[in-house]
Amino acid sequence: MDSNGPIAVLPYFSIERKDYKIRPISQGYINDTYALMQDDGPCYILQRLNAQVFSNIDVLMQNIHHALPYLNDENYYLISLISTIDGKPYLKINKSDCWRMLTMVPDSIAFNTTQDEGIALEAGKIIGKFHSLLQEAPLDMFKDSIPGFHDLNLRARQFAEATSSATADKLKEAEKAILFAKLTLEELRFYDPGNLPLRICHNDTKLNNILFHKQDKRALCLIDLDTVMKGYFHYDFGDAVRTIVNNVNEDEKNLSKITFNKGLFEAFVDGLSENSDFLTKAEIQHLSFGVKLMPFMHGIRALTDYLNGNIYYKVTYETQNLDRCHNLFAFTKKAAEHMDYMQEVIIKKF
Ligand code: GN1
Ligand code: MG
Repeated sequence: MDSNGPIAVLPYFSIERKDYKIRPISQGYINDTYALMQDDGPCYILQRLNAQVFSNIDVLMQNIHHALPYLNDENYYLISLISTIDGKPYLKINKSDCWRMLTMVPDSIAFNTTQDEGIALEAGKIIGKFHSLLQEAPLDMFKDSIPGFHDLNLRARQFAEATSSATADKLKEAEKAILFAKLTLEELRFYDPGNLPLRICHNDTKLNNILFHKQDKRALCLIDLDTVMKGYFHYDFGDAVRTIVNNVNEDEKNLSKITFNKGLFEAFVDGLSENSDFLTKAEIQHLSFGVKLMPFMHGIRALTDYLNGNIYYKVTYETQNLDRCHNLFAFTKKAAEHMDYMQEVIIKKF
């Protein structure tokens, strides 16, 4: 049975009974997100979790539950989970119909892209803060909500399966992207992270998952904790950089608009260096690799989904995943051209 949407689930959460208005938030490729509004503005976030993508929602919610107490700091805005009326962390109507509610961060704003070095600096600071707070959390408390999420070898296998079962039309349409994916996999997939430490990462640190204060533009916190689990720091570094230094977002079809803005990169690294005591030398060495790896990983995942007939990401038109793939691969090339530059900046700043 289906809950029939956000209004129907409200009575199951421990919130004041009021006449809330519900506004859908269309961002995100996975969950369905709604803002709950009262007269003086939004007050809660309500989300229907995508049970196909997250096959173990208990694990996902446990990870968030474990992470939150560590994110309690005067320089970090702590979001809370609103439990259900029977004290559960989320509402499970059935296996494929699960909902959770979170507090809204007042006076906050998110950006898909930025031209403002102040924002890039703040983004670096808050990502550093997030990691320095979570380094106190025992790693073993966290389980993989999506096993192999950033494992390029797994993504390569899924891509190979998709190419072997895709229609001839799709293979033709995606020919160029497939070629680039194969070539780049040769270069990246046997990369060995060596003895890099595993950390509790956010694993989706794109710019619009950071909230800023509306007025003074201070970074407040990270949102979308669905993929908080073990990972390497260069994942979070790469995802942040790919969305900060690029003046257009990953849905942009005009690839000539894609940028690698050096001022924004340097500001981001400056911000991060303010909260980076936890980073080891080896991790610092790997940061720039993350900037090539992450857009490529997202690109190959989008390509795989296009070939599979759009079964993972929410799309609004048939070739959206392929367009995202072209965009993400174009940025991967930009990142590759800037490897020496990034390495120089990183060595200077850390
Ligand atoms: C998905 O739904 P959203 O935007 O939070 C994806 C991320 C990608 C992102 C954009 C669980 O996240 O890995 O960075 O799209 N999340 C999952 O490419 O697959
Ligand atoms: Mg996400």
